[in-house]
Amino acid sequence: MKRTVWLAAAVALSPMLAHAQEVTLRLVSAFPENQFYVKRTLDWIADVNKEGKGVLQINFIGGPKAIPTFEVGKAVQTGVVDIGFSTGAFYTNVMPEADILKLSETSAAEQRKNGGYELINKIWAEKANMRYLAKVVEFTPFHLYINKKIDKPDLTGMKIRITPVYREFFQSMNAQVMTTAPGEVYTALERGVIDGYGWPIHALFDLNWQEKTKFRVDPGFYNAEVSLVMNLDKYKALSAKQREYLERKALAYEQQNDFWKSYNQSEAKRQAEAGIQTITFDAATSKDYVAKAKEIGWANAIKASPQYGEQLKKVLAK
Ligand code: 173
Repeated sequence: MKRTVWLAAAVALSPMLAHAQEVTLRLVSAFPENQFYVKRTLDWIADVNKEGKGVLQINFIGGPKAIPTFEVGKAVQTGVVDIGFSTGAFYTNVMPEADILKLSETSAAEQRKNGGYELINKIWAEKANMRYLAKVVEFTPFHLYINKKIDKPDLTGMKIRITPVYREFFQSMNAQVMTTAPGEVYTALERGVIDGYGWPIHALFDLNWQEKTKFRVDPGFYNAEVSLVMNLDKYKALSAKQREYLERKALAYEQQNDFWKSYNQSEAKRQAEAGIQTITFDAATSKDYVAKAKEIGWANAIKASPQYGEQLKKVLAK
């Protein structure tokens, strides 16, 4: 009799036990769903889910229609979602440090060795209640794209779409700036509300901006950072096995970053083929342009984070 009761209890509980072994994490993208970034992440999720049966699954909730671009960081911080696919510039409303990673000259792989990854995680935990799982876009400069020709780095009279990435640098060239999410740039270009925008060397075509873009200013500056960030409470609540699995898969994604080197070359070529002309300054001006971007970037980083700016510089700058 007793044994039957035990058996019945075990049978009744077993689905719950199985459930306890598998966790499903909700992921949202701050980038529009039609961006190639998101396709790559969906491929990664499919792989995570295929191999993670009984351990860990990821459920893609959607892009900015589900949670607006600049709200994704808050949603991860507060646990509204478990994982955010975003870039630091989109969650400076959580902490100013988020935007400092654009100044990385060391690679994600180097930062895993030089203490950078630990420092990032210390800051992200303390100030944003986040675990920084992996950087999945790097080796990618940002550029200024404009529809009016310039012959020197002077944007007087131009209205330029920005995110925090570009703000101080473009303002230093006298631009009038306007912050928008990527999803709003096409319409702003179409309506002539902006004369240009800051954006990486790649991913114009994902959003059809080549249709409304005349010039790319070379050289590029900074280093685009896109990453997977996770709510820290949720991260801590994972079992050792689940955490190990998620970290292994996130690292494997990060280790694909060399991909961007060749992709960026093909994107530059594609821009030329689409009729986007390059504006290049003379060698001395180009050198100053890049140096000024860096100088302004770090000055602002240290001002925004007296606590961590300098420490980050040690592991990010070369
Ligand atoms: O321009 C942007 O929207 C931006 O800040 C960014 C950052 C990283 C990758 C792509 C865009």
